[in-house]
Amino acid sequence: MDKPSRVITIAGSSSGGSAGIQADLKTFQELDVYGMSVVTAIVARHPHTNQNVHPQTLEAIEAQFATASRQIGIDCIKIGMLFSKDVIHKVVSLIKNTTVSTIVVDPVMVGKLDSKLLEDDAIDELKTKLLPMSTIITPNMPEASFLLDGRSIKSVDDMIQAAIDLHELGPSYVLVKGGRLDGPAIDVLYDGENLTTFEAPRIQTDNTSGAGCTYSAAIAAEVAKGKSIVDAVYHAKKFVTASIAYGFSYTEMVGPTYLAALRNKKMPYKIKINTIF
Ligand code: PXL
Repeated sequence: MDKPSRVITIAGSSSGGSAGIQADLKTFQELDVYGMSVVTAIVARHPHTNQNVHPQTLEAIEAQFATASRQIGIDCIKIGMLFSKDVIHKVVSLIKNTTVSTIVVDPVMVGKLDSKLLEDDAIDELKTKLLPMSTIITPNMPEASFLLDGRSIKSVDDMIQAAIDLHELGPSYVLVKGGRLDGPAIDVLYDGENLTTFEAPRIQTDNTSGAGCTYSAAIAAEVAKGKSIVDAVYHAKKFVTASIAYGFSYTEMVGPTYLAALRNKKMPYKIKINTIF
């Protein structure tokens, strides 16, 4: 049997199952890669507060990574919620000591319910230490704005300029996601030379919890399977769009995306790719 590629997520646990480690591992399984995890914090989702964030110790983070790295091996790393400056510092040193070259970073800052997933004094460490060693970073519009000192990002043109400026921080690729645009969901990918957009129709739904985690996890899975970054983003966008289209909720709270949509051949939309330059 061909053995599946190995992907590890370094992220927070989201007890409701829709985001964080849980979304990542489910996405890995859907996309046929072997999933592993380092839990950086345990989040019991609670609106408008970080009182239910339980950070894990640096020792626990290091031990989880060492186990996966030594006993299984790693082809690709996905990074989500890191929460503090100290955790970022630890994760950067762990990555520096591996030979893994593909690092997908979702610069998670704020959860769907406004829960704080990154401390204010950690942004600088993220920008100066982690982003420069990333293969691809996947900020949404508010995260791109935070990383660019609060600059307003409202349009596709703003996103293009943001991608160009974020590339200066050192990642090989920047994907700015337009989930909050009015109109189609257009994401902008820049590699220092070429700028490509990926467009999906706007889907009217509140049930998008975990969509960002799922998107970056899907990019990591596709890259681990050997796709180029452009192909990986295209397939991941298809995966997350289908998942959003069939999102659902069990309660009056915002619900999860439906990760099994593509497997069940539910994908009513085409993703359009355009080369801008
Ligand atoms: O969707 C962002 C996110 C990422 N990681 C964890 C989360 C959330 C949102 O709630 O809980 C652990």
